[in-house]
Amino acid sequence: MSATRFSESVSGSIRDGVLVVTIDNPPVNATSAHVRQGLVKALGHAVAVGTVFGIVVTGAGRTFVGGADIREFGKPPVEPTLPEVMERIENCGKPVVAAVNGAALGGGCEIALACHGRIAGEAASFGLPEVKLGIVPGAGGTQRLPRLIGTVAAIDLIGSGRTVRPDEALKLGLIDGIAADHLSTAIALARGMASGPLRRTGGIEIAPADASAVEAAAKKVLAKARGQAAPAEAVRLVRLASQASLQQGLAEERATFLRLRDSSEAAALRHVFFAERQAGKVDKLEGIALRKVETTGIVGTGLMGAGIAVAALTAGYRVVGLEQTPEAATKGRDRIAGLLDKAVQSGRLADAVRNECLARLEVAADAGRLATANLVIEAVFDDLAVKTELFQRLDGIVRPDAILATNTSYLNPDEIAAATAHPERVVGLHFFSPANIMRLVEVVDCKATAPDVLATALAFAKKLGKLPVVCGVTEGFIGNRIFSAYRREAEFMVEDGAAPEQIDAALEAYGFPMGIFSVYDMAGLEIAWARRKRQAATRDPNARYVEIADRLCETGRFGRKTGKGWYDYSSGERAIDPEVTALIEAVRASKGVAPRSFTSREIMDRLLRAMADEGKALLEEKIAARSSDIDLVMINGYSFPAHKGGPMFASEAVA
Ligand code: 3H9
Repeated sequence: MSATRFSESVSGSIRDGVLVVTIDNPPVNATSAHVRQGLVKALGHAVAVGTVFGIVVTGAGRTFVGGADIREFGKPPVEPTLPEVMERIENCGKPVVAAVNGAALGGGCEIALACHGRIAGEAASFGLPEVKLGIVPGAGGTQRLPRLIGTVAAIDLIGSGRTVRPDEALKLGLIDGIAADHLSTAIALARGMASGPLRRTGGIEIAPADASAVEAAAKKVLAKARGQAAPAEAVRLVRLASQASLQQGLAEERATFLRLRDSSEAAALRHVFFAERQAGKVDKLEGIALRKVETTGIVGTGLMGAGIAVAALTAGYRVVGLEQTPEAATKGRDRIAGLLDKAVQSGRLADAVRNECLARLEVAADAGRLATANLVIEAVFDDLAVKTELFQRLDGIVRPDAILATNTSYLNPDEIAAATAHPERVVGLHFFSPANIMRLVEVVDCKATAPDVLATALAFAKKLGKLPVVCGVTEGFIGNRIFSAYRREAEFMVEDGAAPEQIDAALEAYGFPMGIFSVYDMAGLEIAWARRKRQAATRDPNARYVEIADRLCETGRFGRKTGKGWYDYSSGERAIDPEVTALIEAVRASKGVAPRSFTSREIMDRLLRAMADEGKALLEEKIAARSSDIDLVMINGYSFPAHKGGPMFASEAVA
């Protein structure tokens, strides 16, 4: 069976009278120009050769087709365009079947939709994640998907950008079958179709949908859009599919795609996409051998420790939790089991997997149980004496090659490491709460951390499905240092005349889910107050200091939990409190500040500048390796809107 080459990335061979066309364009078989050209040639060849009954399209390697080549966006278009390829597939005189071996995303999913049949392998997945890149599908996805699965399901899939596994795809009607040998099944399907009329997706009449269900699906998408244009456009286009002809729908989709592709929102989200793929890459670690991690020890099974335990269990690790007493160990185990139950209830975890996780979990009050652990993460009270004493004790218990990780937020991990016999095996793993949900982990490269320890910690975080960002030692690491600068600037503006609610409104209009003062109230004001009191003696007396938060705490206003903080919550809703306004005015008066007015624009400019300046300092101090890492920390740990690209990207875009 000899292969015919249609382009540098597309080849074909005949099996059972069917031309099997393979796209081989590593790393993800994106639809680069030579893929599009190769596909068109392959179709032409199959039509021209009389002995060919049909065509099967598949991908080489782990991916079917990962979508359009994002790196081509912004470059001059090269013929044929992807919509033209889809048109050729759909209108081909011979049956075309997709044998979906792996991820079929974006343009890849659109190829499958344009085919006359779709067979998924067990590793396949389907999705139109374009809204996550600030765009809409641009090769027929918004018009063909509703024809196959209906308007409501299409709004959900395209509006959220989520990916579905083969079983859900089959239930939805997106595919025709699932098969372990997807290629042979697809070939058989193509042969079977050769004698009958072809089912062209574009020709299918969209099933009438219940208007209230359409409305509800659209509302759900828009509620999460927070100022982004793409989700609303995606919903509009899916709705249009049942109101206009295929040609009109495709033309409108294409125009919208091109307009959004050139928007600042799409540029920001592309920056985030590539930043995520860069994060955690460290030149000096290239090719280094990793330490083996099978068993993870977790000291402290409170909220943070339990969250980390769930992340490690669901990633397949054996977990040994350590508590101080047998009663606390039982409680810790219950807490972890409770989080696993919640994951099952919300559909994030299969019931059987929860049981497997529990079988790999042990929570004990005997530190000796950590002897088998390859990596021990401490998640105990953030106190230097407590942590150094613990690490010294662990030194005498764990294996000689075990890694010790601290989850401290504010302490200096170099000091914790220095207290141990082997500081080279100490690393920071700063998780964010709730640790089983939040993606960000700051991996702290301490003064003495050995390269293979850092590399193993990074690989461990990735295995947990986290987004690891490497960071040097500094108070608060990347995130909390920038957050402090941002908080300081917000408080300066309040003292100078802005109202807290005005600052929150500016942040929320920008895309933050909640303004900074509302976040304070949610988290509670007392922990930061205690820290400020501890630091009072060493604070630079010449540095500007705003006491408003201290005054609030002195009157027992600790945020939502006490019903009052920067706002009043006694009605159940966040409300402006005249008492707070009076307190702010009194502080201003005591300092002789004549309040001035601020525009939302000025507020955002100042907050962004404060974050970006602190970010620049972190880069100069070599605490952060790249400015895109800082953007990821703020997006994934502090709710900075991804569609603005992060504070470093946003401030460069403004400059
Ligand atoms: C689209 O399709 C628009 C159409 O509707 C209309 C067009 C007209 N392009 O993630 P990984 C690179 S929009 C270029 O670590 P994995 C990535 O940067 C697109 N490059 O692999 C990395 O490079 P490096 C809609 C891409 O195995 C390398 O591939 N599609 C693209 O963990 C490996 O990536 C999407 O949004 C791309 N499309 O996951 C899907 N994708 O090695 C985006 C990846 O230099 N992609 N790269 O750092 C993904 O979700 C994942 O990459 C995938 C593989 C699941 C495919």
